Amino acid sequence: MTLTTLSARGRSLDLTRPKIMGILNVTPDSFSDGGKYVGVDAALRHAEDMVKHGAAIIDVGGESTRPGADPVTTAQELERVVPVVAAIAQNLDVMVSVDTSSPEVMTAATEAGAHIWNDIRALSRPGAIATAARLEVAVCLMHMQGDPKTMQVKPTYDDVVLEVKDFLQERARACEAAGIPAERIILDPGFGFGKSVADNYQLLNHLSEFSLEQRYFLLSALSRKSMIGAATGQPVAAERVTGSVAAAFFSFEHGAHLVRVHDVKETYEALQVYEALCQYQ
Ligand code: YH5
Repeated sequence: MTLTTLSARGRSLDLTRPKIMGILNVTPDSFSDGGKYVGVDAALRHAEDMVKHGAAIIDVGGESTRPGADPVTTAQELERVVPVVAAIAQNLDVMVSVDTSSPEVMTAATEAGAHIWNDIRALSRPGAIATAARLEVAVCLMHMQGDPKTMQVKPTYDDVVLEVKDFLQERARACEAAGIPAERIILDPGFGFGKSVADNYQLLNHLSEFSLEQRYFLLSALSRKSMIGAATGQPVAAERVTGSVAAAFFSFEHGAHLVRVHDVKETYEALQVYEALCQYQ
């Protein structure tokens, strides 16, 4: 049985065609957008803009997870994330995901109106899985080798595709065992999180396999990442838009239900071309 609809906390999203998750950084140091969106009003305006241009989900993140970044405190994360989630949930017709590893932050964000828990640590913190099950949120489980502080020092794998697959399988089973249904689980190979350029492109080549025989939804998050810059020779993240859109198109064609991107308008145009392709068989 293949999945069609992602439903969580009273909202649902048809994923028979791919959808776009727009990134909303609420870190003061967010590198990709220059940290412009830290105030609630500015964050809401940016979210509104992304929805207008085709985003079906807004992903709010208050922890900087770029390679080498320092950890954030729970208090800081709560302060950054919760008011922005509340503003979006009250004003926009969109699903809201929260990029956090903290059960405390997710609990507060869910009370403020969030629907999806996007965790780069795949619900590994104590109590995380039980909290997700109790809140009845959808979850995105991502693979990472190591932690953000050190993950790019020397990533090593015997078989990167197999190891990522096995990890995601184990996390998805743990979630299902705790009562989170498969229809609320999204898997993500975690491009750039403890992976060399070669590892990342091998994973992309095998993207469709990470839905584990279509048993779970699949998210691809490549936007502006260094693997794009490695191919295009573009060291500046904000100048990686075209390469990122190309990678998003590949993802649509290879089984991604969701793409997590900075550049919603540009990616949505690629999605419209993909939809036209699907329409005229
Ligand atoms: C992800 O892959 N990534 S935050 C480095 C960049 C550009 C972007 C140097 N949250 C993921 O977006 N959630 C982040 O260029 C995520 N999957 C999921 N599910 C890092 C990020 C980025 C890092």
